[in-house]
Amino acid sequence: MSEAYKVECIRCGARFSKEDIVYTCRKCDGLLDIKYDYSEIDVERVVEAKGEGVWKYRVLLPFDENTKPVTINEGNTPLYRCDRLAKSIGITNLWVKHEGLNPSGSFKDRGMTVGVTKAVELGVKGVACASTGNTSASLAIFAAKAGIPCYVILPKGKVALGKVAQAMMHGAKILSLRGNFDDALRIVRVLCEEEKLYLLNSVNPYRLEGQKTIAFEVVEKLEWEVPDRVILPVGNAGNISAIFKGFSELKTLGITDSIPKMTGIQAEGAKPVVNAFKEGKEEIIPEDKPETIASAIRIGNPVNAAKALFAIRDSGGIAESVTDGEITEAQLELARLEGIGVEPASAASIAGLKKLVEIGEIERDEGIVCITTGHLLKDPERVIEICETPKEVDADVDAVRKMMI
Ligand code: AN7
Repeated sequence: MSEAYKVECIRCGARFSKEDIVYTCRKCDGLLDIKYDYSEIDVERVVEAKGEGVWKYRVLLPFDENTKPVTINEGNTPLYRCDRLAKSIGITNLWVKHEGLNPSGSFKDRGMTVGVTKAVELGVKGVACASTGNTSASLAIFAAKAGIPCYVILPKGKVALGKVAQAMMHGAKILSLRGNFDDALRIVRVLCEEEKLYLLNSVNPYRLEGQKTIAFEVVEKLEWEVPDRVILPVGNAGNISAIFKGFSELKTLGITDSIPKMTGIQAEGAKPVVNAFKEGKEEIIPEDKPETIASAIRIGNPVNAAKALFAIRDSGGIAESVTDGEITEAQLELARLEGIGVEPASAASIAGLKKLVEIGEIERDEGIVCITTGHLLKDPERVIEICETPKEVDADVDAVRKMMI
Protein backbone atom coordinates (compact mmCIF):
# COMPACT_ATOMS: atom_id res chain seq x y z
CA MET A 1 0.00 0.00 0.00
CA SER A 2 2.54 2.50 1.06
CA GLU A 3 4.66 2.24 -2.01
CA ALA A 4 5.76 5.82 -1.58
CA TYR A 5 8.18 5.39 1.27
CA LYS A 6 11.81 6.32 1.68
CA VAL A 7 14.68 4.82 3.63
CA GLU A 8 16.39 7.73 5.35
CA CYS A 9 19.30 8.26 7.75
CA ILE A 10 18.08 9.76 11.03
CA ARG A 11 21.37 11.63 11.45
CA CYS A 12 22.34 13.11 8.07
CA GLY A 13 19.16 12.61 6.04
CA ALA A 14 20.85 10.56 3.29
CA ARG A 15 18.37 8.46 1.35
CA PHE A 16 18.60 4.91 0.06
CA SER A 17 16.46 3.05 -2.42
CA LYS A 18 14.05 0.24 -1.52
CA GLU A 19 16.15 -2.24 -3.47
CA ASP A 20 19.33 -1.27 -1.62
CA ILE A 21 20.34 -3.71 1.13
CA VAL A 22 21.61 -1.32 3.75
CA TYR A 23 21.31 -1.32 7.54
CA THR A 24 23.08 1.87 8.63
CA CYS A 25 23.90 5.00 6.63
CA ARG A 26 26.74 4.54 4.15
CA LYS A 27 27.74 8.18 4.64
CA CYS A 28 27.69 8.66 8.42
CA ASP A 29 26.79 5.22 9.88
CA GLY A 30 23.61 6.68 11.42
CA LEU A 31 20.51 4.55 11.99
CA LEU A 32 17.96 4.34 9.20
CA ASP A 33 14.23 4.97 9.34
CA ILE A 34 11.39 4.28 6.92
CA LYS A 35 9.62 7.53 6.03
CA TYR A 36 6.18 7.85 4.47
CA ASP A 37 4.38 10.72 2.85
CA TYR A 38 1.69 11.02 5.50
CA SER A 39 -0.35 13.47 3.41
CA GLU A 40 -0.93 10.55 1.02
CA ILE A 41 -2.21 8.18 3.68
CA ASP A 42 -5.95 7.76 3.99
CA VAL A 43 -6.74 8.08 7.71
CA GLU A 44 -9.97 6.12 7.26
CA ARG A 45 -7.94 3.12 6.20
CA VAL A 46 -6.14 3.17 9.56
CA VAL A 47 -9.15 3.80 11.78
CA GLU A 48 -11.55 1.54 9.87
CA ALA A 49 -8.97 -1.13 9.02
CA LYS A 50 -10.33 -4.67 8.90
CA GLY A 51 -8.49 -7.87 9.71
CA GLU A 52 -6.27 -8.76 12.64
CA GLY A 53 -2.72 -8.23 13.76
CA VAL A 54 0.22 -6.58 12.06
CA TRP A 55 -1.10 -6.69 8.47
CA LYS A 56 -4.33 -5.02 9.43
CA TYR A 57 -2.28 -1.81 9.38
CA ARG A 58 -0.63 -2.43 6.04
CA VAL A 59 -1.48 1.07 4.87
CA LEU A 60 1.35 2.09 7.25
CA LEU A 61 3.74 -0.68 6.21
CA PRO A 62 6.37 -0.39 3.45
CA PHE A 63 4.85 -2.66 0.79
CA ASP A 64 2.60 -2.30 -2.20
CA GLU A 65 -0.90 -3.76 -2.54
CA ASN A 66 0.31 -6.92 -4.26
CA THR A 67 2.85 -8.04 -1.68
CA LYS A 68 1.98 -11.40 -0.18
CA PRO A 69 3.04 -11.34 3.48
CA VAL A 70 4.96 -14.14 5.16
CA THR A 71 2.65 -14.42 8.15
CA ILE A 72 1.72 -16.77 10.97
CA ASN A 73 -1.01 -14.50 12.42
CA GLU A 74 1.27 -12.41 14.59
CA GLY A 75 0.03 -9.48 16.66
CA ASN A 76 -3.51 -8.92 17.94
CA THR A 77 -2.33 -9.68 21.48
CA PRO A 78 -4.58 -9.06 24.48
CA LEU A 79 -4.53 -5.88 26.52
CA TYR A 80 -5.44 -6.96 30.03
CA ARG A 81 -6.86 -4.61 32.62
CA CYS A 82 -4.89 -5.42 35.80
CA ASP A 83 -6.79 -4.17 38.83
CA ARG A 84 -5.33 -6.58 41.39
CA LEU A 85 -1.75 -5.73 40.48
CA ALA A 86 -2.62 -2.02 40.29
CA LYS A 87 -4.03 -2.15 43.81
CA SER A 88 -0.96 -3.86 45.16
CA ILE A 89 1.27 -1.20 43.57
CA GLY A 90 -1.05 1.61 44.72
CA ILE A 91 -2.10 2.93 41.32
CA THR A 92 -5.50 3.18 39.64
CA ASN A 93 -5.18 2.50 35.91
CA LEU A 94 -3.00 -0.35 34.70
CA TRP A 95 -3.10 -2.48 31.57
CA VAL A 96 -0.68 -5.13 30.45
CA LYS A 97 -0.28 -5.91 26.76
CA HIS A 98 0.96 -9.48 26.67
CA GLU A 99 3.22 -9.82 23.67
CA GLY A 100 4.19 -13.25 24.95
CA LEU A 101 1.00 -14.45 23.27
CA ASN A 102 2.40 -13.99 19.78
CA PRO A 103 2.86 -17.26 17.82
CA SER A 104 6.51 -17.73 18.81
CA GLY A 105 5.92 -16.36 22.31
CA SER A 106 7.46 -12.91 21.88
CA PHE A 107 6.92 -9.53 20.20
CA LYS A 108 9.69 -10.31 17.73
CA ASP A 109 7.11 -11.93 15.42
CA ARG A 110 5.74 -8.48 14.56
CA GLY A 111 9.13 -7.41 13.27
CA MET A 112 9.90 -10.70 11.58
CA THR A 113 6.69 -10.89 9.54
CA VAL A 114 7.67 -7.58 7.96
CA GLY A 115 11.42 -8.31 7.83
CA VAL A 116 11.06 -11.73 6.24
CA THR A 117 8.43 -10.45 3.79
CA LYS A 118 11.04 -7.87 2.75
CA ALA A 119 13.69 -10.61 2.51
CA VAL A 120 11.47 -12.53 0.07
CA GLU A 121 10.84 -9.37 -1.96
CA LEU A 122 14.60 -8.78 -2.19
CA GLY A 123 15.20 -12.40 -3.16
CA VAL A 124 18.00 -12.91 -0.62
CA LYS A 125 19.75 -16.27 -0.34
CA GLY A 126 19.48 -16.48 3.43
CA VAL A 127 18.59 -14.59 6.61
CA ALA A 128 20.70 -14.22 9.74
CA CYS A 129 20.74 -12.73 13.23
CA ALA A 130 22.58 -12.59 16.51
CA SER A 131 20.26 -13.15 19.42
CA THR A 132 19.72 -13.37 23.14
CA GLY A 133 17.10 -15.94 22.10
CA ASN A 134 13.74 -14.58 21.03
CA THR A 135 14.92 -13.01 17.79
CA SER A 136 16.43 -16.33 16.71
CA ALA A 137 13.30 -18.30 17.64
CA SER A 138 11.09 -15.95 15.68
CA LEU A 139 13.40 -15.69 12.68
CA ALA A 140 13.72 -19.49 12.49
CA ILE A 141 9.94 -19.79 12.30
CA PHE A 142 9.41 -17.14 9.63
CA ALA A 143 12.37 -18.42 7.58
CA ALA A 144 10.84 -21.90 7.72
CA LYS A 145 7.51 -20.51 6.57
CA ALA A 146 9.22 -18.65 3.71
CA GLY A 147 11.55 -21.52 2.81
CA ILE A 148 14.74 -19.46 3.24
CA PRO A 149 17.91 -20.72 4.98
CA CYS A 150 18.34 -19.23 8.46
CA TYR A 151 21.59 -18.68 10.37
CA VAL A 152 21.71 -17.61 14.02
CA ILE A 153 24.51 -16.84 16.45
CA LEU A 154 23.76 -17.22 20.16
CA PRO A 155 25.93 -16.34 23.16
CA LYS A 156 26.98 -19.70 24.59
CA GLY A 157 25.23 -20.73 27.80
CA LYS A 158 23.25 -17.48 28.01
CA VAL A 159 20.06 -18.22 26.11
CA ALA A 160 16.92 -19.51 27.83
CA LEU A 161 16.04 -23.10 27.01
CA GLY A 162 12.68 -22.57 25.29
CA LYS A 163 14.18 -20.13 22.81
CA VAL A 164 17.03 -22.42 21.76
CA ALA A 165 14.53 -25.28 21.44
CA GLN A 166 12.46 -23.22 18.99
CA ALA A 167 15.41 -22.22 16.81
CA MET A 168 16.55 -25.87 16.76
CA MET A 169 13.13 -27.32 15.95
CA HIS A 170 12.39 -24.88 13.14
CA GLY A 171 15.61 -25.74 11.39
CA ALA A 172 17.94 -22.76 11.87
CA LYS A 173 21.66 -23.34 11.57
CA ILE A 174 22.77 -22.37 15.08
CA LEU A 175 26.20 -21.42 16.32
CA SER A 176 26.97 -21.10 20.01
CA LEU A 177 29.46 -18.27 20.32
CA ARG A 178 32.16 -18.09 22.97
CA GLY A 179 31.29 -14.47 23.61
CA ASN A 180 28.30 -12.33 24.55
CA PHE A 181 25.41 -10.95 22.49
CA ASP A 182 27.30 -7.81 21.53
CA ASP A 183 30.14 -9.94 20.12
CA ALA A 184 27.60 -12.03 18.21
CA LEU A 185 25.95 -8.96 16.68
CA ARG A 186 29.29 -7.43 15.70
CA ILE A 187 30.29 -10.66 13.93
CA VAL A 188 26.97 -11.32 12.19
CA ARG A 189 26.92 -7.76 10.85
CA VAL A 190 30.26 -8.29 9.16
CA LEU A 191 29.22 -11.68 7.78
CA CYS A 192 25.93 -10.36 6.42
CA GLU A 193 27.83 -7.71 4.44
CA GLU A 194 30.49 -10.11 3.20
CA GLU A 195 28.38 -13.21 2.56
CA LYS A 196 25.28 -11.40 1.27
CA LEU A 197 22.95 -12.71 3.94
CA TYR A 198 20.02 -10.55 5.03
CA LEU A 199 20.45 -9.24 8.59
CA LEU A 200 17.30 -9.34 10.68
CA ASN A 201 18.36 -7.82 13.96
CA SER A 202 16.52 -4.66 14.93
CA VAL A 203 19.14 -2.43 13.31
CA ASN A 204 17.21 -3.41 10.17
CA PRO A 205 14.59 -0.64 9.91
CA TYR A 206 11.95 -2.95 8.41
CA ARG A 207 11.83 -4.89 11.68
CA LEU A 208 10.72 -1.79 13.56
CA GLU A 209 7.92 -1.12 11.08
CA GLY A 210 6.25 -4.34 12.19
CA GLN A 211 6.84 -3.67 15.88
CA LYS A 212 5.28 -0.19 15.75
CA THR A 213 1.89 -1.89 15.38
CA ILE A 214 1.95 -2.49 19.15
CA ALA A 215 1.11 1.22 19.49
CA PHE A 216 -1.75 0.99 16.98
CA GLU A 217 -3.30 -1.94 18.83
CA VAL A 218 -3.02 -0.25 22.23
CA VAL A 219 -4.74 2.90 21.03
CA GLU A 220 -7.43 1.01 19.16
CA LYS A 221 -8.23 -1.19 22.18
CA LEU A 222 -8.50 1.93 24.34
CA GLU A 223 -11.06 3.30 21.88
CA TRP A 224 -8.56 5.65 20.27
CA GLU A 225 -7.46 7.11 23.58
CA VAL A 226 -3.74 7.40 24.26
CA PRO A 227 -2.41 6.10 27.59
CA ASP A 228 -0.35 8.52 29.69
CA ARG A 229 2.60 6.17 29.81
CA VAL A 230 3.96 3.02 28.19
CA ILE A 231 6.57 0.99 30.08
CA LEU A 232 8.71 -1.74 28.55
CA PRO A 233 12.05 -3.52 28.90
CA VAL A 234 14.96 -2.23 26.86
CA GLY A 235 17.72 -4.43 25.46
CA ASN A 236 18.90 -3.59 21.98
CA ALA A 237 16.47 -0.65 22.22
CA GLY A 238 14.51 -1.39 19.06
CA ASN A 239 11.08 -2.00 20.51
CA ILE A 240 10.82 1.24 22.47
CA SER A 241 11.88 3.14 19.33
CA ALA A 242 9.32 1.28 17.21
CA ILE A 243 6.42 1.80 19.62
CA PHE A 244 7.25 5.50 19.89
CA LYS A 245 7.18 5.70 16.12
CA GLY A 246 3.75 4.05 16.05
CA PHE A 247 2.32 6.58 18.48
CA SER A 248 4.00 9.44 16.62
CA GLU A 249 2.46 8.34 13.33
CA LEU A 250 -1.05 8.29 14.82
CA LYS A 251 -0.49 11.83 16.06
CA THR A 252 0.93 13.00 12.74
CA LEU A 253 -2.14 11.59 10.98
CA GLY A 254 -4.39 13.50 13.39
CA ILE A 255 -5.93 10.31 14.78
CA THR A 256 -4.64 11.06 18.30
CA ASP A 257 -3.35 14.20 19.94
CA SER A 258 -0.67 12.99 22.31
CA ILE A 259 2.17 10.51 22.76
CA PRO A 260 2.61 8.43 25.93
CA LYS A 261 5.64 9.00 28.11
CA MET A 262 7.91 6.26 26.80
CA THR A 263 9.49 4.61 29.81
CA GLY A 264 12.35 2.17 29.28
CA ILE A 265 13.54 -0.29 31.91
CA GLN A 266 16.92 -2.02 31.92
CA ALA A 267 18.52 -4.46 34.33
CA GLU A 268 20.97 -3.04 36.87
CA GLY A 269 23.79 -5.09 35.33
CA ALA A 270 23.12 -3.96 31.75
CA LYS A 271 21.99 -0.34 31.70
CA PRO A 272 23.87 1.78 29.16
CA VAL A 273 20.68 3.54 28.01
CA VAL A 274 19.70 4.40 31.59
CA ASN A 275 23.18 5.80 32.26
CA ALA A 276 23.12 7.97 29.13
CA PHE A 277 19.60 9.19 29.94
CA LYS A 278 20.46 10.11 33.51
CA GLU A 279 23.67 11.84 32.50
CA GLY A 280 21.93 13.81 29.75
CA LYS A 281 24.19 12.29 27.09
CA GLU A 282 23.31 11.70 23.43
CA GLU A 283 25.46 8.60 23.17
CA ILE A 284 25.79 5.55 25.35
CA ILE A 285 28.99 4.15 26.78
CA PRO A 286 28.90 0.41 25.95
CA GLU A 287 29.24 -2.03 28.85
CA ASP A 288 31.78 -4.82 28.34
CA LYS A 289 30.32 -7.33 30.74
CA PRO A 290 26.53 -6.99 30.90
CA GLU A 291 25.01 -9.36 33.46
CA THR A 292 21.45 -10.12 34.53
CA ILE A 293 19.16 -13.09 35.03
CA ALA A 294 16.90 -11.44 32.42
CA SER A 295 19.01 -12.97 29.64
CA ALA A 296 16.87 -11.42 26.87
CA ILE A 297 18.13 -7.95 27.82
CA ARG A 298 21.69 -8.90 28.71
CA ILE A 299 23.03 -6.40 26.18
CA GLY A 300 25.87 -3.93 26.72
CA ASN A 301 25.94 -2.07 23.41
CA PRO A 302 22.37 -1.48 22.21
CA VAL A 303 22.37 -0.68 18.54
CA ASN A 304 19.20 1.45 18.58
CA ALA A 305 20.24 3.59 21.57
CA ALA A 306 20.10 6.86 19.61
CA LYS A 307 16.48 6.25 18.55
CA ALA A 308 15.50 5.10 22.03
CA LEU A 309 17.04 8.08 23.82
CA PHE A 310 15.20 10.39 21.44
CA ALA A 311 11.92 8.56 22.02
CA ILE A 312 12.26 8.72 25.81
CA ARG A 313 13.27 12.38 25.92
CA ASP A 314 10.88 13.65 23.27
CA SER A 315 7.90 11.99 24.94
CA GLY A 316 8.85 13.19 28.44
CA GLY A 317 9.51 9.64 29.60
CA ILE A 318 12.16 8.10 31.82
CA ALA A 319 14.81 5.39 31.69
CA GLU A 320 15.30 3.45 34.93
CA SER A 321 17.00 0.27 36.05
CA VAL A 322 15.88 -2.55 38.33
CA THR A 323 17.74 -5.31 40.16
CA ASP A 324 17.42 -9.00 39.38
CA GLY A 325 15.64 -9.40 42.72
CA GLU A 326 13.07 -6.76 41.77
CA ILE A 327 12.56 -8.47 38.40
CA THR A 328 11.93 -11.83 40.07
CA GLU A 329 9.49 -10.35 42.57
CA ALA A 330 7.55 -8.63 39.75
CA GLN A 331 7.50 -11.83 37.67
CA LEU A 332 5.93 -13.72 40.58
CA GLU A 333 3.45 -10.96 41.34
CA LEU A 334 2.24 -10.65 37.77
CA ALA A 335 1.84 -14.42 37.56
CA ARG A 336 0.01 -14.76 40.86
CA LEU A 337 -2.13 -11.63 40.93
CA GLU A 338 -3.10 -11.50 37.25
CA GLY A 339 -2.44 -14.93 35.76
CA ILE A 340 0.02 -13.46 33.29
CA GLY A 341 3.11 -15.61 32.82
CA VAL A 342 6.14 -13.78 31.47
CA GLU A 343 9.87 -14.31 31.16
CA PRO A 344 12.18 -12.25 33.40
CA ALA A 345 12.97 -9.47 30.89
CA SER A 346 9.26 -8.75 30.50
CA ALA A 347 8.79 -8.52 34.25
CA ALA A 348 11.33 -5.68 34.23
CA SER A 349 8.51 -3.43 32.99
CA ILE A 350 6.42 -4.18 36.10
CA ALA A 351 9.46 -3.91 38.38
CA GLY A 352 10.26 -0.54 36.82
CA LEU A 353 6.70 0.65 37.31
CA LYS A 354 6.79 -0.29 40.99
CA LYS A 355 10.10 1.47 41.53
CA LEU A 356 9.06 4.64 39.71
CA VAL A 357 5.80 4.83 41.67
CA GLU A 358 7.69 4.36 44.94
CA ILE A 359 10.18 7.13 44.19
CA GLY A 360 7.41 9.46 43.05
CA GLU A 361 8.37 9.66 39.36
CA ILE A 362 5.02 8.18 38.30
CA GLU A 363 1.72 9.67 39.47
CA ARG A 364 -0.67 7.17 41.01
CA ASP A 365 -3.57 8.10 38.72
CA GLU A 366 -1.75 7.85 35.39
CA GLY A 367 -3.13 5.54 32.70
CA ILE A 368 -0.30 3.05 32.27
CA VAL A 369 0.31 0.27 29.77
CA CYS A 370 3.13 -2.19 30.49
CA ILE A 371 4.34 -4.28 27.56
CA THR A 372 5.27 -7.83 28.54
CA THR A 373 7.49 -8.89 25.70
CA GLY A 374 7.95 -12.65 26.14
CA HIS A 375 6.14 -15.71 27.49
CA LEU A 376 6.91 -17.49 30.76
CA LEU A 377 7.61 -20.80 29.00
CA LYS A 378 10.57 -19.29 27.20
CA ASP A 379 12.63 -19.61 30.37
CA PRO A 380 11.49 -22.65 32.40
CA GLU A 381 14.89 -22.98 34.06
CA ARG A 382 14.36 -19.69 35.85
CA VAL A 383 10.98 -20.89 37.14
CA ILE A 384 12.62 -23.95 38.64
CA GLU A 385 15.17 -21.69 40.35
CA ILE A 386 12.63 -19.37 41.96
CA CYS A 387 9.58 -21.54 42.69
CA GLU A 388 9.05 -24.38 45.14
CA THR A 389 9.76 -27.82 43.66
CA PRO A 390 6.76 -30.19 43.57
CA LYS A 391 6.96 -32.75 46.41
CA GLU A 392 6.93 -36.45 45.65
CA VAL A 393 4.24 -38.59 47.25
CA ASP A 394 3.10 -42.24 47.34
CA ALA A 395 0.06 -43.22 45.23
CA ASP A 396 -2.29 -43.41 48.21
CA VAL A 397 -5.28 -41.18 49.07
CA ASP A 398 -4.30 -40.62 52.68
CA ALA A 399 -0.69 -39.95 51.87
CA VAL A 400 -1.72 -37.38 49.26
CA ARG A 401 -4.30 -35.82 51.61
CA LYS A 402 -1.69 -35.44 54.33
CA MET A 403 0.72 -33.60 52.10
CA MET A 404 -1.90 -31.65 50.15
CA ILE A 405 -4.13 -30.05 52.73
C1 AN7 B 1 11.52 -10.80 25.93
O1 AN7 B 1 16.22 -11.86 20.95
O2 AN7 B 1 17.57 -8.78 21.62
O3 AN7 B 1 15.02 -3.40 23.28
O4 AN7 B 1 18.16 -11.09 20.37
O5 AN7 B 1 13.54 -10.96 23.98
O6 AN7 B 1 13.91 -4.20 21.20
O7 AN7 B 1 16.02 -5.27 21.98
C2 AN7 B 1 15.66 -9.73 22.60
C3 AN7 B 1 15.17 -8.64 23.21
C4 AN7 B 1 12.73 -7.35 25.66
C5 AN7 B 1 14.42 -6.14 24.37
N1 AN7 B 1 12.05 -8.44 26.02
O8 AN7 B 1 13.89 -5.58 23.20
C6 AN7 B 1 17.07 -10.97 20.96
C7 AN7 B 1 16.82 -9.74 21.72
C8 AN7 B 1 12.32 -9.63 25.47
C9 AN7 B 1 13.33 -9.76 24.51
C10 AN7 B 1 13.73 -7.41 24.72
C11 AN7 B 1 14.07 -8.61 24.14
P1 AN7 B 1 14.76 -4.55 22.35
